[in-house]
Amino acid sequence: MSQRLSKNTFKTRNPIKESNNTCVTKINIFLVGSRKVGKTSLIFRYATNMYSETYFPTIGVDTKVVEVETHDRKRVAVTFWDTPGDDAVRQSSNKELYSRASGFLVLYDVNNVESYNAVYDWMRLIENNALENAQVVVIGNKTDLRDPNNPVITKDDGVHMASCYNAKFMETSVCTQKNVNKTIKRMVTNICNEK
Ligand SMILES: Nc1nc2c(ncn2[C@@H]2O[C@H](COP(=O)(O)OP(=O)(O)OP(=O)(O)O)[C@@H](O)[C@H]2O)c(=O)[nH]1
Ligand SMILES: [Mg+2]
Repeated sequence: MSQRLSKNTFKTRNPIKESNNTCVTKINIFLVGSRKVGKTSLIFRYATNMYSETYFPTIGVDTKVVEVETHDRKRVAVTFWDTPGDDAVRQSSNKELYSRASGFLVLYDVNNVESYNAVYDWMRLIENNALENAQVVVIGNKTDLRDPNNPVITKDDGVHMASCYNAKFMETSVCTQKNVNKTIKRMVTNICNEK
């Protein structure tokens, strides 16, 4: 569904209120990756099941709290930390902030080589600043735009990239919703099983 909504002000399908104590577990997941790879859209899609073609660059770190149900039906309050994908953020290291994360979603655009190469920088930042047991999922997004006859970044490229860092890998299309729910549910389930 394509809707013209501001992703920066969206209301979630299942927002968590401060006073809601029904979620036993609370975790933080950071979204990182170059500009325009689809970080904000991914959370918007997951939380509201909607998609907007309009681009609103994220300015500063934006947090959204969303309830996720794990495979074993545990309800988890996940704070998604949606970061801006500019170079200044990539080059800065923030141990205090990164050490709060139970997991990282590292996105690139499968049609954009720069965003794929930038994943190496994000991974270095995570290695240097995050907790050792933080779960990392590398995501190749925008597969709906990939030309099957002349792909810019193939699935194998993504698998290779992720395996270099012992990270998990998924390809998604936020536009068609391919693998969006699956990726988040699986990641949250894995994090909770390790706790
Ligand atoms: N075709 C297609 N477009 C997408 C997809 N995901 C996101 N987009 C579009 O890509 C643009 C950028 O998406 P955002 O979610 O704002 O990207 P971002 O990574 O949050 O960007 P910054 O906040 O600047 O770091 C928007 O116009 C989205 O509609 C996808 O899977 N397919
Ligand atoms: Mg954004």
